[in-house]
Amino acid sequence: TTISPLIAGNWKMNGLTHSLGELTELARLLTAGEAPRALVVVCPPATLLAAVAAQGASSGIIAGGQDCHVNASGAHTGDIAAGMLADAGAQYVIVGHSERRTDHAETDDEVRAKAEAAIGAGLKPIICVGETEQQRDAGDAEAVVIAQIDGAIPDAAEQHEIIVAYEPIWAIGTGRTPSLEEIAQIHRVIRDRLVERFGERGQIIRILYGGSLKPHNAREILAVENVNGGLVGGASLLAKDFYTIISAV
Ligand code: G2H
Repeated sequence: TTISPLIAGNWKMNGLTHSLGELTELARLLTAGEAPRALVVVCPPATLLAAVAAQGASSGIIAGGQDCHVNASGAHTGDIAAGMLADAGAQYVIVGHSERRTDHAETDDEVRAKAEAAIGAGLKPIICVGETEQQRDAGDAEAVVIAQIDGAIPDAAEQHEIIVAYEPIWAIGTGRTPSLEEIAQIHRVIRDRLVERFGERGQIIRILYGGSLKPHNAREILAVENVNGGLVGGASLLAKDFYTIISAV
């Protein structure tokens, strides 16, 4: 089975209106040459979502959110519902990023509820999993990731599109990455689990790699079996770098 690759940029808590200049430049790069093989998603802070959706429309850039609440509306000051992200033009939303799990003590149960809320609002959730350095050193990486996969992916994935992002926490923003063999191994384990649970459908769920994915390592990482694209943080902030990564698939 071939899965079309997807490259998503996660701007995290970076970006003011002037950052949209980078988006304009990315749009220019994407439309200047050959059409990219990958679907291109940009997940800006919610304040820029509508602008990204509007600017991206003519260049094929798809907007995504970085988080959503489990509820559709209500008394939750400061939170954003999946339906609101969709209303602002998002088609995807990241859920369960390790920074959310750490900063906001999100559990797999909550991440699963967020993924369900996203699906309910017509969004495609990008569900993040990944082990800490301590867990990897203890030889527990696979068990930890499998437990997260089991806990954070809703049954609704049987009928609705979801994306999995494997992001080893020790590789996030550190410039360090697992070896290609380690990436291949854990992506294989994730694939097997998805197939075990979802049958044929598990074969076509995209599994993205995230964590210090950069212009210099993108080509080899994105070529690894069962790596169906990437979730890019720091390197998605500069159009030139992000475009290099997009062009590497
Ligand atoms: C992992 C990744 C994007 P970075 O968090 O989600 O960030 O590429 O900066 O390591």
